[in-house]
Amino acid sequence: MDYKALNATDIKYFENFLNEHQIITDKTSLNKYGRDYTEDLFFEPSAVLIPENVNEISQIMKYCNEHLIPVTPRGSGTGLSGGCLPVKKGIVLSLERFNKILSIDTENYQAIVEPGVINEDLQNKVQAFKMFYPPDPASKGSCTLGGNVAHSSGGPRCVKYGTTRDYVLNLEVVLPNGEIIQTGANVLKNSTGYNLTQLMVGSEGTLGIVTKITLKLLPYPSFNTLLMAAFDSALDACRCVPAILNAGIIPSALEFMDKRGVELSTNSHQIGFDTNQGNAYLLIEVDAFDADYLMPQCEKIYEVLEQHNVKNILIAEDAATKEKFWKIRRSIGEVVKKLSIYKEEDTVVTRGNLPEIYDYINFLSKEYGFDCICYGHAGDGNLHVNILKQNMSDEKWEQELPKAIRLLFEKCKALGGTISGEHGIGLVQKPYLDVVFQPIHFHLMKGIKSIFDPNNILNPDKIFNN
Ligand code: 2HG
Ligand code: ZN
Repeated sequence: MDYKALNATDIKYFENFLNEHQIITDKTSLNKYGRDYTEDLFFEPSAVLIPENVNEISQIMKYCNEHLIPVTPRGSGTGLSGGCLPVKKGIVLSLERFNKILSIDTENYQAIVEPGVINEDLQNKVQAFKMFYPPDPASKGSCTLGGNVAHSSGGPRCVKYGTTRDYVLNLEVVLPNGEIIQTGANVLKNSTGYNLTQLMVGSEGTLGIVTKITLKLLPYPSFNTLLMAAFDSALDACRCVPAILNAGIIPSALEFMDKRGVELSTNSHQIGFDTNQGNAYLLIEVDAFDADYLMPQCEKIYEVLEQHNVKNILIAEDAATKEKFWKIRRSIGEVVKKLSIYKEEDTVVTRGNLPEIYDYINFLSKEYGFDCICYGHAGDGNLHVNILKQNMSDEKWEQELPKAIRLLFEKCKALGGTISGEHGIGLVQKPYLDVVFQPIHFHLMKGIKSIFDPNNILNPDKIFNN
């Protein structure tokens, strides 16, 4: 595709309906819009446009579609697969001013929000009405709901409550040609034609720009207890995961952390926690609407932990200890990334295969001589593997390591899994998509892309090369 480079005439056109604060072209300001949380990647856009309403987005898309100018939508840039990087230059269309919670419906348990609303802001707002929006990415304090929809983002509470996808009822979307559509209806059940709402969820900003999101809410489970279980063997910790579910307990969180991750996180934030309790940890939360239902769940979990050689179990019942344990888990990603250039793999297998994938990660680490830190949503079988470059040679980092990553993904597939549980494919996982998809899959997905975006101007070359 021969895209047109942005020029002064284009900027003049946008100045007809956008004010000076909504058009960014100076290099210093452009810088942040060329990065996200993926490795050390940078792609400078030609300009950033910051629309304030859906009609402005529609006008931008109509013009860019006619003039073959690539447009990359962006929430808050916390993505981990390069999904919002303007790899074909052009325009970054920032949704930062679409930051309003438009309605909270306490009768129908729904919220209508704009895509730039921060995940945790919605969680806190609805909790005041004793309602619950469960999907809680580690970056919930900074990621936007639009970005969560783009990736069907997950987080610790998905093991019990499901991912973003399970809460999206309807979307307002601007298509690449500028048309504005509603994809569904604000109802809990919908079997009316192909599910365009669910097709948009996880499409990583390649099919349309989401401008309104209708979300399902739940009643808020007011009581919870948090356990931190320490193990000598990481495999014992992994083996506990299916056993807890088989004991009839669905924890509201079931997270795995290896020792290095816990050490890094506690040291970096000076958190008082004895990291010599074990080589691996499970962070397990149980919740309930009635406090009396917490201890029976914990007792069953203790039994399972003891059957799997747990070394120590810490119980957090007070808010401060809960906050401390969650800070240890939720900070690992950001702390690890400060340590070294890294590649983050978002492996996902059936949870019974966690021991095997964990074992294989360690085999590859020794075979290819790389250092990695593992943590993640064990309850979902979703293990994040942060591979650290440290003093690895560029040649090895660029030539050898991809071979190890491909083997890791082939193992995931062999274990009934796939190559991304929640971070998406974006730019950096594209080279590995053929591990899990055959030509027919690419044919179908590219067919869908060509229907929505025949000129291929919206977030081009993400997920697969167009
Ligand atoms: C998490 O579960 C996030 O911690 C990953 O999905 C965050 O690795 C990160 O930066
Ligand atoms: Zn995660």
